[in-house]
Amino acid sequence: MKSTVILAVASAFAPLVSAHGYVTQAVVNGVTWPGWNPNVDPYLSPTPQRIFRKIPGNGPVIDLSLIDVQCNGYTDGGFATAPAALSANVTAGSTVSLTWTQWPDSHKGPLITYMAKCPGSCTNYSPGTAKVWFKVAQAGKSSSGVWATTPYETLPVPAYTFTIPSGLAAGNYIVRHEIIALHAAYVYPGAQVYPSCFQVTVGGSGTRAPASSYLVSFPGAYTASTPGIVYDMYTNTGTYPIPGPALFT
Ligand SMILES: *[C@@H]1O[C@H](CO)[C@@H](O)[C@H](O)[C@H]1NC(C)=O
Ligand SMILES: [Cu+2]
Repeated sequence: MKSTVILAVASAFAPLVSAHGYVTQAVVNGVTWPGWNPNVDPYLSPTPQRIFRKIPGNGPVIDLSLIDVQCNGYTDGGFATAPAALSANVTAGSTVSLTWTQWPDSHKGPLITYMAKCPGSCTNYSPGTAKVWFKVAQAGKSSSGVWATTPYETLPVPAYTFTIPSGLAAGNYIVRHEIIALHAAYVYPGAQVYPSCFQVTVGGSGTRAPASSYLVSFPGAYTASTPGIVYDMYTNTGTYPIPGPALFT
């Protein structure tokens, strides 16, 4: 009874904060996995088992020195980057689809995807500030000035897709996907990071692993002096330097 009331109140408030967004699902090897729904899942008992790590809501992380920038989460709520219960099987070289809530047209910016290998299972691993993240996909601004977020502003929202690097070493990985919204990024703090993490198990006999020069930490990878973190999208008509390390493909 009590949880029903809380759920109704949370749902009633949801439209007021709908000007941000989050990932609602992943399709991995043909299996659809729901995201962590911050308006519903915290109020369910038992807690739903997801491949996605929990997020506190649809809002951004702006202080990029916080652990929140890793996988979203409350710094003071005790579950920042806490592992999820499940992991999706995936084949190296295959395409993964992610669905965002309809993206606000004011929030232009890049979409970037990282992976990190878990030493064993990802269901009991959080990287903390270790340099374990490598970039597997990125999209910023096209030569004609179209931002990577633009397709996701219109209903029905198309799927974002990226490819698990072919030949990637078998094992368990956390995928960290994000949009960085630049509408206030002309100063630091200002850029809004919307991270989302989920767990996959890469099968097969691949052995490829990124060299250490490809690896970064979250927090750590993005600071006030990182190209693309401070960027005036209103006056800068040139190329956009996508933040983070070189792409591992
Ligand atoms: C993943 O694959 C393993 C090995 O085939 C299987 O035992 C397991 O049930 C699969 N997990 C999921 C979530 O499909
Ligand atoms: Cu917003």
